[in-house]
Amino acid sequence: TIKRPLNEEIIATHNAKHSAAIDADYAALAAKLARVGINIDAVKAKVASFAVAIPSWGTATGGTRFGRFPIPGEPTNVQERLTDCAVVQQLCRVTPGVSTHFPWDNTSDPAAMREEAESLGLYFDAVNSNTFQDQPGQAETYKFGSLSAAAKASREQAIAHNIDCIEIGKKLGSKALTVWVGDGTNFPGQQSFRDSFDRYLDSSAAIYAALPSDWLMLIEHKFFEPAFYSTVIADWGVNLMAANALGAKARCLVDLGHHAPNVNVEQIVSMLDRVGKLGGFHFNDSKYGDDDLDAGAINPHRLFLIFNELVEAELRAPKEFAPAYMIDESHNLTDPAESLLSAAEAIVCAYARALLVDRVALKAHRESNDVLMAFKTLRAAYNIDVSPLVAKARVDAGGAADPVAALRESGWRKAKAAERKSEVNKAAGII
Ligand code: AOS
Ligand code: ZN
Ligand code: ZN
Repeated sequence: TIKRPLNEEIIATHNAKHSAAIDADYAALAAKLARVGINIDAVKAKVASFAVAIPSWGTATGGTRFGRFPIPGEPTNVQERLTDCAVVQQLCRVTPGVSTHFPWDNTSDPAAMREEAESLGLYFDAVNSNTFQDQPGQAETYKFGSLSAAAKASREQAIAHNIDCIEIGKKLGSKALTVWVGDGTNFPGQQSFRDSFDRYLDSSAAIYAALPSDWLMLIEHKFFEPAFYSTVIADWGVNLMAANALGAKARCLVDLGHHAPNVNVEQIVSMLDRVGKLGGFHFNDSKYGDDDLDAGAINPHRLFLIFNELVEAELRAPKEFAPAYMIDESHNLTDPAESLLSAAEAIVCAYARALLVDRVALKAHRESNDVLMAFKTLRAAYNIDVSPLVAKARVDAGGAADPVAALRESGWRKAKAAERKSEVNKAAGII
């Protein structure tokens, strides 16, 4: 049996309060969808099989380069982060995977960590390496780059770290390594674009060679930050060049915040899928840049359009379709568990809406160049309030009718505030 951190009775009581409303809203939506020939139970079954991974580090407050505002009761080590992942999963049931980050999740015993996760009903998704900051005591600096650095010793250290991540990941049961590097320049002339990319490719080939046969290497591009004049893996074009050069196990990862403003991300998704290189996503939202705001908070329509491409891609090749989904947010103002619940809901709702698109009609409108009706076909699905469907799927799977409300009713964070050695408690002299 799975160890669930929250008292199941609190969730049952919460659900009992909401069940009549959920059932009535679900029946009304079922009738509405039936009129256009959609069987709601079939859509619910698809929604029930959806999963998006939580980044272990996303369970604690993030911050910006200007500061961080820790909250009482937030997790302070990898065990506590796993427990909070289990809390989120217990309530929403679409986040059974945990994505780790090394050395942030450092553990002397990955096998025990895997057992712990499994006992909580969780598994480990992609492993993220970190060569964008120097760790205390490390021999070489990444100040001037890691996998692409001019200094061979820095490159070798970065390669070794990524291979370490693969070794830990094998023990955790992961099947992918996500590589994002901060490598780039702040000044014109600082480095040769071409030589830096060549060095990146050489280093990445050494990592690629260490990948187990059933693993993927997910390459994450980003056009700025921390480097502000150029980055080595700046956009999906360079990303695709790298993935093609490395081989079949290398794929491109799309972080929604890593593109220039107004770039058509859904088109990038479609093109990467076209060439079999769509590796996965880091979901978040943004207004200006890599803002790492909660998924769907700013532009839920863009999220829907991305899922529209994903649903089409899956229909076209159901067997090969398996992009890795992860939430990548920085929670500066909210309780991270609440934000993760709210983001997971936005993501699964975008998916559910995309499932409702009338694809036969859309195809016909495209073929006859009926522009407005093609647009209205998409918009009709976007306009449907799928929350009763998503809530029903969640409650059927054992989750909460209203996850954020149930979390608050459980008093989880308050209870943890008394137990965990948070920075807030340390500052207040309580521990
Ligand atoms: C950085 O901008 C990227 O989004 C990476 O995915 C990064 O490793 C992650 O956000 C953790 O800092
Ligand atoms: Zn990311
Ligand atoms: Zn980012």
